[in-house]
Amino acid sequence: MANSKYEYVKSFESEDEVMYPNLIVVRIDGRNFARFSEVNEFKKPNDERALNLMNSCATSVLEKYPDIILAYGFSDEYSFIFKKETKFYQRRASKILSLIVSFFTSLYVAKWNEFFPHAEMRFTPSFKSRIICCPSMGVLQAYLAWRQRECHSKNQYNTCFWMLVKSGKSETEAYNILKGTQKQEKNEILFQQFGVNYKNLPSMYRQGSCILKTEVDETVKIHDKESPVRRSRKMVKTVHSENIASRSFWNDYSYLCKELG
Ligand code: DGT
Ligand code: MG
Ligand code: MG
Ligand code: MG
Ligand code: MG
Repeated sequence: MANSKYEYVKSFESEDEVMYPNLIVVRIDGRNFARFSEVNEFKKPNDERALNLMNSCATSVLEKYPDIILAYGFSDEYSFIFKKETKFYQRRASKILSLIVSFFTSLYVAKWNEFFPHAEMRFTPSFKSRIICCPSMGVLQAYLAWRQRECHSKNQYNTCFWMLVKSGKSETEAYNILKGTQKQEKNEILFQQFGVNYKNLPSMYRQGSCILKTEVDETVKIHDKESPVRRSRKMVKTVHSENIASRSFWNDYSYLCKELG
Protein backbone atom coordinates (compact mmCIF):
# COMPACT_ATOMS: atom_id res chain seq x y z
CA MET A 1 0.00 0.00 0.00
CA ALA A 2 1.46 3.36 -1.00
CA ASN A 3 2.33 5.89 1.69
CA SER A 4 1.37 3.61 4.55
CA LYS A 5 3.11 4.17 7.86
CA TYR A 6 4.83 0.81 7.38
CA GLU A 7 6.40 1.64 4.06
CA TYR A 8 9.59 2.93 5.64
CA VAL A 9 10.76 -0.69 6.07
CA LYS A 10 11.39 -0.76 2.34
CA SER A 11 14.53 1.25 3.04
CA PHE A 12 15.90 -1.78 4.89
CA GLU A 13 15.93 -3.92 1.75
CA SER A 14 19.54 -4.61 0.81
CA GLU A 15 20.86 -2.99 -2.34
CA ASP A 16 22.47 -5.54 -4.57
CA GLU A 17 22.61 -4.13 -8.07
CA VAL A 18 25.48 -5.51 -10.15
CA MET A 19 26.92 -2.29 -11.46
CA TYR A 20 27.35 -1.73 -15.19
CA PRO A 21 29.69 -2.53 -16.99
CA ASN A 22 30.33 -5.68 -14.95
CA LEU A 23 29.21 -8.86 -16.67
CA ILE A 24 26.67 -10.93 -14.76
CA VAL A 25 27.24 -14.67 -14.44
CA VAL A 26 24.91 -16.93 -12.46
CA ARG A 27 26.23 -20.34 -11.45
CA ILE A 28 23.84 -22.94 -10.15
CA ASP A 29 25.01 -26.20 -8.56
CA GLY A 30 23.05 -29.20 -7.31
CA ARG A 31 22.96 -29.50 -3.55
CA ASN A 32 24.41 -32.78 -2.29
CA PHE A 33 24.34 -34.43 -5.68
CA ALA A 34 26.81 -36.98 -4.40
CA ARG A 35 23.79 -38.41 -2.60
CA PHE A 36 21.21 -37.51 -5.25
CA SER A 37 23.20 -39.37 -7.92
CA GLU A 38 23.69 -42.36 -5.61
CA VAL A 39 20.04 -42.66 -4.62
CA ASN A 40 18.90 -42.29 -8.23
CA GLU A 41 21.51 -44.81 -9.39
CA PHE A 42 23.30 -42.58 -11.88
CA LYS A 43 25.85 -44.47 -13.98
CA LYS A 44 29.44 -43.88 -12.90
CA PRO A 45 31.33 -41.76 -13.57
CA ASN A 46 29.00 -40.18 -16.15
CA ASP A 47 25.34 -40.74 -16.69
CA GLU A 48 24.41 -39.50 -20.12
CA ARG A 49 20.73 -39.19 -19.16
CA ALA A 50 21.53 -36.96 -16.19
CA LEU A 51 23.84 -34.75 -18.24
CA ASN A 52 21.31 -34.47 -21.05
CA LEU A 53 18.67 -33.50 -18.49
CA MET A 54 20.92 -30.71 -17.19
CA ASN A 55 21.57 -29.57 -20.79
CA SER A 56 17.89 -29.58 -21.62
CA CYS A 57 17.05 -27.47 -18.55
CA ALA A 58 19.81 -25.01 -19.41
CA THR A 59 18.55 -24.77 -23.00
CA SER A 60 15.08 -23.91 -21.72
CA VAL A 61 16.58 -21.19 -19.52
CA LEU A 62 18.26 -19.63 -22.56
CA GLU A 63 15.08 -19.90 -24.60
CA LYS A 64 13.07 -18.22 -21.88
CA TYR A 65 15.39 -15.32 -21.08
CA PRO A 66 16.69 -13.41 -24.12
CA ASP A 67 19.43 -11.61 -22.18
CA ILE A 68 21.25 -14.86 -21.37
CA ILE A 69 23.44 -15.51 -24.38
CA LEU A 70 25.80 -18.24 -23.28
CA ALA A 71 25.89 -21.07 -20.76
CA TYR A 72 28.50 -23.62 -19.77
CA GLY A 73 27.97 -26.68 -17.62
CA PHE A 74 29.14 -30.10 -16.51
CA SER A 75 28.24 -32.55 -13.73
CA ASP A 76 25.61 -30.85 -11.52
CA GLU A 77 26.49 -27.26 -12.36
CA TYR A 78 25.70 -24.63 -14.99
CA SER A 79 26.92 -21.06 -15.48
CA PHE A 80 24.66 -18.57 -17.29
CA ILE A 81 26.13 -15.45 -18.86
CA PHE A 82 24.08 -12.32 -19.48
CA LYS A 83 24.83 -9.85 -22.26
CA LYS A 84 26.70 -6.80 -21.05
CA GLU A 85 23.87 -4.32 -21.65
CA THR A 86 21.26 -6.31 -19.73
CA LYS A 87 18.76 -4.45 -17.60
CA PHE A 88 17.13 -7.65 -16.42
CA TYR A 89 15.49 -6.97 -13.04
CA GLN A 90 17.46 -3.73 -12.81
CA ARG A 91 20.55 -5.97 -12.48
CA ARG A 92 19.56 -6.89 -8.93
CA ALA A 93 21.57 -9.94 -7.85
CA SER A 94 19.02 -11.53 -5.50
CA LYS A 95 16.15 -11.24 -7.99
CA ILE A 96 18.20 -12.70 -10.84
CA LEU A 97 19.68 -15.49 -8.73
CA SER A 98 16.41 -16.61 -7.24
CA LEU A 99 14.61 -16.53 -10.56
CA ILE A 100 17.18 -18.56 -12.48
CA VAL A 101 17.76 -21.16 -9.79
CA SER A 102 14.07 -21.72 -9.06
CA PHE A 103 13.19 -21.93 -12.76
CA PHE A 104 16.04 -24.37 -13.35
CA THR A 105 14.94 -26.56 -10.44
CA SER A 106 11.34 -26.66 -11.66
CA LEU A 107 12.54 -27.64 -15.12
CA TYR A 108 14.73 -30.37 -13.65
CA VAL A 109 11.75 -31.93 -11.90
CA ALA A 110 9.34 -31.39 -14.80
CA LYS A 111 11.69 -32.91 -17.38
CA TRP A 112 12.90 -35.82 -15.24
CA ASN A 113 10.58 -38.37 -16.84
CA GLU A 114 11.63 -37.41 -20.32
CA PHE A 115 15.19 -38.50 -19.53
CA PHE A 116 14.51 -41.19 -16.92
CA PRO A 117 11.27 -42.70 -18.27
CA HIS A 118 11.59 -45.88 -16.22
CA ALA A 119 12.92 -44.48 -12.97
CA GLU A 120 10.89 -42.50 -10.51
CA MET A 121 12.81 -39.65 -8.94
CA ARG A 122 13.93 -40.41 -5.40
CA PHE A 123 15.08 -37.57 -3.17
CA THR A 124 13.85 -34.05 -4.00
CA PRO A 125 16.56 -32.09 -5.81
CA SER A 126 17.58 -28.57 -4.91
CA PHE A 127 20.12 -26.23 -6.41
CA LYS A 128 22.07 -23.33 -4.94
CA SER A 129 23.30 -20.35 -6.86
CA ARG A 130 25.73 -17.48 -6.78
CA ILE A 131 26.56 -14.46 -8.86
CA ILE A 132 29.99 -13.89 -10.28
CA CYS A 133 30.49 -10.37 -11.39
CA CYS A 134 33.17 -10.17 -14.08
CA PRO A 135 34.73 -6.72 -14.62
CA SER A 136 35.85 -7.53 -18.18
CA MET A 137 35.54 -10.08 -20.94
CA GLY A 138 39.07 -11.26 -20.13
CA VAL A 139 37.94 -12.17 -16.61
CA LEU A 140 34.87 -13.91 -17.99
CA GLN A 141 37.06 -15.96 -20.33
CA ALA A 142 39.32 -16.91 -17.44
CA TYR A 143 36.26 -17.84 -15.37
CA LEU A 144 34.97 -20.17 -18.10
CA ALA A 145 38.41 -21.67 -18.66
CA TRP A 146 38.59 -22.36 -14.93
CA ARG A 147 35.23 -24.16 -14.89
CA GLN A 148 36.22 -26.18 -17.97
CA ARG A 149 39.52 -27.17 -16.38
CA GLU A 150 37.58 -28.25 -13.31
CA CYS A 151 35.36 -30.41 -15.57
CA HIS A 152 38.42 -31.99 -17.13
CA SER A 153 40.28 -32.76 -13.92
CA LYS A 154 37.20 -34.11 -12.10
CA ASN A 155 36.23 -36.25 -15.07
CA GLN A 156 39.73 -37.63 -15.53
CA TYR A 157 39.95 -38.49 -11.83
CA ASN A 158 36.48 -40.07 -11.70
CA THR A 159 37.09 -42.06 -14.89
CA CYS A 160 40.27 -43.57 -13.40
CA PHE A 161 38.69 -44.09 -10.01
CA TRP A 162 35.66 -46.03 -11.27
CA MET A 163 37.72 -48.09 -13.73
CA LEU A 164 39.94 -49.18 -10.86
CA VAL A 165 36.90 -50.01 -8.72
CA LYS A 166 35.18 -51.88 -11.55
CA SER A 167 38.39 -53.89 -12.08
CA GLY A 168 38.19 -55.19 -8.51
CA LYS A 169 39.97 -52.60 -6.36
CA SER A 170 38.22 -51.32 -3.26
CA GLU A 171 37.34 -47.62 -3.16
CA THR A 172 40.09 -47.05 -0.57
CA GLU A 173 42.64 -48.80 -2.78
CA ALA A 174 41.58 -46.76 -5.81
CA TYR A 175 41.82 -43.58 -3.76
CA ASN A 176 45.35 -44.47 -2.61
CA ILE A 177 46.52 -45.39 -6.10
CA LEU A 178 45.37 -42.01 -7.46
CA LYS A 179 46.55 -39.91 -4.51
CA GLY A 180 49.03 -37.29 -5.71
CA THR A 181 49.05 -38.47 -9.35
CA GLN A 182 49.47 -35.93 -12.13
CA LYS A 183 47.34 -35.75 -15.28
CA GLN A 184 49.86 -37.68 -17.34
CA GLU A 185 50.05 -40.52 -14.81
CA LYS A 186 46.27 -40.86 -14.80
CA ASN A 187 46.25 -41.06 -18.60
CA GLU A 188 48.89 -43.78 -18.39
CA ILE A 189 46.88 -45.80 -15.88
CA LEU A 190 43.88 -45.60 -18.21
CA PHE A 191 45.90 -46.60 -21.25
CA GLN A 192 48.17 -49.25 -19.78
CA GLN A 193 45.74 -50.96 -17.43
CA PHE A 194 42.48 -50.54 -19.31
CA GLY A 195 43.45 -49.80 -22.92
CA VAL A 196 41.51 -46.54 -22.79
CA ASN A 197 42.75 -43.46 -24.59
CA TYR A 198 41.34 -40.59 -22.54
CA LYS A 199 41.14 -38.34 -25.60
CA ASN A 200 38.70 -40.75 -27.23
CA LEU A 201 36.09 -40.54 -24.48
CA PRO A 202 32.98 -38.51 -25.38
CA SER A 203 33.72 -34.80 -25.44
CA MET A 204 30.61 -34.02 -23.39
CA TYR A 205 32.27 -35.88 -20.50
CA ARG A 206 35.73 -34.40 -21.00
CA GLN A 207 34.84 -30.82 -21.88
CA GLY A 208 31.32 -30.24 -20.67
CA SER A 209 28.53 -28.56 -22.60
CA CYS A 210 28.34 -25.11 -24.05
CA ILE A 211 24.99 -23.60 -25.00
CA LEU A 212 25.01 -20.66 -27.36
CA LYS A 213 22.43 -18.34 -28.76
CA THR A 214 23.05 -17.90 -32.46
CA GLU A 215 21.21 -15.97 -35.10
CA VAL A 216 20.15 -17.92 -38.19
CA ASP A 217 18.74 -16.48 -41.37
CA GLU A 218 15.81 -18.38 -42.70
CA THR A 219 13.50 -18.04 -45.65
CA VAL A 220 9.83 -18.29 -44.87
CA LYS A 221 6.77 -18.22 -47.07
CA ILE A 222 3.82 -16.93 -45.15
CA HIS A 223 1.22 -17.44 -47.91
CA ASP A 224 1.52 -19.68 -50.93
CA LYS A 225 1.11 -16.85 -53.42
CA GLU A 226 3.46 -14.39 -51.80
CA SER A 227 7.18 -14.34 -52.39
CA PRO A 228 9.33 -15.74 -49.61
CA VAL A 229 10.78 -13.37 -47.02
CA ARG A 230 14.07 -13.67 -45.24
CA ARG A 231 14.16 -13.17 -41.54
CA SER A 232 16.60 -13.92 -38.79
CA ARG A 233 15.68 -16.11 -35.90
CA LYS A 234 17.48 -16.73 -32.63
CA MET A 235 18.43 -20.34 -32.21
CA VAL A 236 19.86 -22.08 -29.18
CA LYS A 237 22.48 -24.70 -29.90
CA THR A 238 24.58 -27.02 -27.77
CA VAL A 239 28.20 -27.92 -28.50
CA HIS A 240 30.52 -30.23 -26.61
CA SER A 241 33.83 -30.12 -28.38
CA GLU A 242 34.81 -26.57 -27.64
CA ASN A 243 37.85 -25.47 -25.77
CA ILE A 244 36.50 -22.27 -24.22
CA ALA A 245 39.98 -21.17 -23.23
CA SER A 246 41.13 -21.16 -26.85
CA ARG A 247 41.25 -18.12 -29.09
CA SER A 248 39.53 -20.11 -31.84
CA PHE A 249 36.35 -20.48 -29.76
CA TRP A 250 36.01 -16.71 -29.42
CA ASN A 251 36.90 -16.26 -33.10
CA ASP A 252 34.32 -18.80 -34.23
CA TYR A 253 31.64 -17.14 -32.14
CA SER A 254 32.79 -13.57 -32.56
CA TYR A 255 29.24 -12.20 -32.21
CA LEU A 256 29.52 -13.15 -28.53
CA CYS A 257 32.35 -10.66 -28.15
CA LYS A 258 30.03 -7.92 -29.41
CA GLU A 259 27.46 -8.74 -26.73
CA LEU A 260 30.02 -9.14 -23.95
CA GLY A 261 32.85 -6.75 -24.72
P1 DGT B 1 27.41 -29.61 -2.80
O1 DGT B 1 27.41 -29.09 -4.21
O2 DGT B 1 28.53 -29.04 -2.01
O3 DGT B 1 26.09 -29.50 -2.12
O4 DGT B 1 27.70 -31.19 -2.86
P2 DGT B 1 27.68 -32.16 -4.11
O5 DGT B 1 27.59 -33.55 -3.58
O6 DGT B 1 26.63 -31.77 -5.09
O7 DGT B 1 29.14 -31.96 -4.72
P3 DGT B 1 29.67 -31.38 -6.10
O8 DGT B 1 28.70 -30.41 -6.70
O9 DGT B 1 31.05 -30.90 -5.85
O10 DGT B 1 29.80 -32.66 -7.01
C1 DGT B 1 28.78 -33.17 -7.82
C2 DGT B 1 28.40 -34.57 -7.41
O11 DGT B 1 27.40 -35.05 -8.31
C3 DGT B 1 29.54 -35.58 -7.43
O12 DGT B 1 29.49 -36.35 -6.26
C4 DGT B 1 29.25 -36.46 -8.61
C5 DGT B 1 27.75 -36.32 -8.79
N1 DGT B 1 27.40 -36.42 -10.21
C6 DGT B 1 27.16 -35.43 -11.08
N2 DGT B 1 26.92 -35.91 -12.32
C7 DGT B 1 27.01 -37.26 -12.21
C8 DGT B 1 26.85 -38.34 -13.13
O13 DGT B 1 26.58 -38.17 -14.33
N3 DGT B 1 27.01 -39.62 -12.63
C9 DGT B 1 27.30 -39.85 -11.32
N4 DGT B 1 27.45 -41.10 -10.90
N5 DGT B 1 27.46 -38.86 -10.43
C10 DGT B 1 27.31 -37.59 -10.88
MG1 MG C 1 26.75 -29.96 -6.13
MG1 MG D 1 30.85 -28.72 -2.91
MG1 MG E 1 29.08 -29.50 -8.64
MG1 MG F 1 4.31 -10.93 -6.17
